Amino acid sequence: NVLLLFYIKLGTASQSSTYDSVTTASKANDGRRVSTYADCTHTAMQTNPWWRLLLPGIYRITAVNVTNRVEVPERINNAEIRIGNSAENNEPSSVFQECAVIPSIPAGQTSTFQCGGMEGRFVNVYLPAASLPNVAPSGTASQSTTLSDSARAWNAIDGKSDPVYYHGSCTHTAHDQSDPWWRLLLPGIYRITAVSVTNRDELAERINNAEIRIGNSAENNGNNNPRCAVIPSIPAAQTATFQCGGMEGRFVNVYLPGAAKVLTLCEVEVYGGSFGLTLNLNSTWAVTDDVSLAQVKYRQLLILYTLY
Ligand SMILES: [Ca+2]
Repeated sequence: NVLLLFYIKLGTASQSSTYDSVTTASKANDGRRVSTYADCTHTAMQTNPWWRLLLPGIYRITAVNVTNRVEVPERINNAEIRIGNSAENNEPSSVFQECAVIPSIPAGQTSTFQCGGMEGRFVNVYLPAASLPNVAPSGTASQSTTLSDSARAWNAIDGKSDPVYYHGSCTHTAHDQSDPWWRLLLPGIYRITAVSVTNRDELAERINNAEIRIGNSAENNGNNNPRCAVIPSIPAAQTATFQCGGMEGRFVNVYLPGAAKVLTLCEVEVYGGSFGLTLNLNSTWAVTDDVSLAQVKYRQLLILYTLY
């Protein structure tokens, strides 16, 4: 995940990492509201990126307005606004109070998140890896062979993890095939953080030693792409998740090398995001100075870019 953020005037910004020499955190202090790349901050590709605003004192924060980008608006989904007084608070177990988890914001629209006067010096926008969406349903599934009409490749991305093969939501290659495979073709190049596989309730050992491969090459039906994981085993009817660390690719394969094999998958979920994710964060802060109790209102525009 990558977070980029541009803001005006209030506080001091930092971020979990910086993508390049242009997109330093200080770019967020330059007073420009331009939302193009060079005027924004930008983290490196990493897990759990965050951007943090250090306020000049402890404030009570009533609300945060977030304006979403027009393109790919779904990528804002599940970003978290966290408020607190400790800098050691970027992880989910932190002492941060959670003002909001952003469920979604329509393209180009602004949503207000009420923080109820939460107090803090730090305001974080945190994008946990787990928030990356399952992109598998947006892809096209195929497989080396298909046993029957009720065993088609799409069954692994139909949104149902029903492990009972006879319910018709699992894939199944033809019996006793050499090196069977299942392949997901995504609509673009994605960075993939994790892949979950749901195993069948019977004959669970068939999945053993299957390989998850991710990349952009169609060579050997995509089975020659770099390997995310070898599945040692998955208990019957269970789902196992394999971390892929942001591997890039259009193809996600489950490849089962060997003679006389059957590949059955009841669901495959692929967590990741495509390149070019952009998010505008337009924030209005109405705060009360804790010391003077004088009502001090600040208004600032935040333009946040995120890039998976
Ligand atoms: Ca399914």
